[in-house]
Amino acid sequence: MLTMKDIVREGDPVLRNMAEEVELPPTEEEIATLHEMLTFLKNSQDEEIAEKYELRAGVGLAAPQIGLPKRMIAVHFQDFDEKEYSYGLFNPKIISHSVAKTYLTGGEGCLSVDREVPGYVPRYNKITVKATDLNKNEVKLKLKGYAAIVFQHEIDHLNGVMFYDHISQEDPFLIPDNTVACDE
Ligand code: SB7
Ligand code: NI
Repeated sequence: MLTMKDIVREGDPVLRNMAEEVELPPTEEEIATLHEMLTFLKNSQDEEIAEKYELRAGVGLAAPQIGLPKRMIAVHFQDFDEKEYSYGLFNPKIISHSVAKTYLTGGEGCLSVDREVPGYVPRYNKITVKATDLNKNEVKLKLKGYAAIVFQHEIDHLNGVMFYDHISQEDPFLIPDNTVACDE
């Protein structure tokens, strides 16, 4: 099972490189790895398991974060209206996005970053993502607000981008034009 010792931390070049497309259909090994990533997230949100294995709670995980330079992400969370998002995805791609932006009022964190980085992370408020799921089916997801934020954080990891790259140097709490707050 995956634990915190499998999570690559800041400073490792794998987090700054472009991850490779997964050749479709994915191999059984790639599917098994993605299942493990999703299980890690579920475990991290289970109070007893998280305490026992000292897991930090996470709503998403990208393959480069376990040292694997492949375009694979897992997400597991509920948004406001209790809609559940639980997916393992291969080659996720943002095929369209809104002009309007959003940001988490509490800022973002990352399992690969062992420090707090203050500031707002502007993200598109709405995105449409195309990907291949764990059942090898092509899926198209329309996401907004918190869900859109989480998917953008994970897809950024596939492109070597960290959340704090988006924080304004001059004013970390600057809110760009055309931006709505997201309270999660
Ligand atoms: C806040 C946290 C996350 C995404 C968006 C806002 C996920 C944190 C866990 N990860 O480091 C996943 O890459
Ligand atoms: Ni992260």
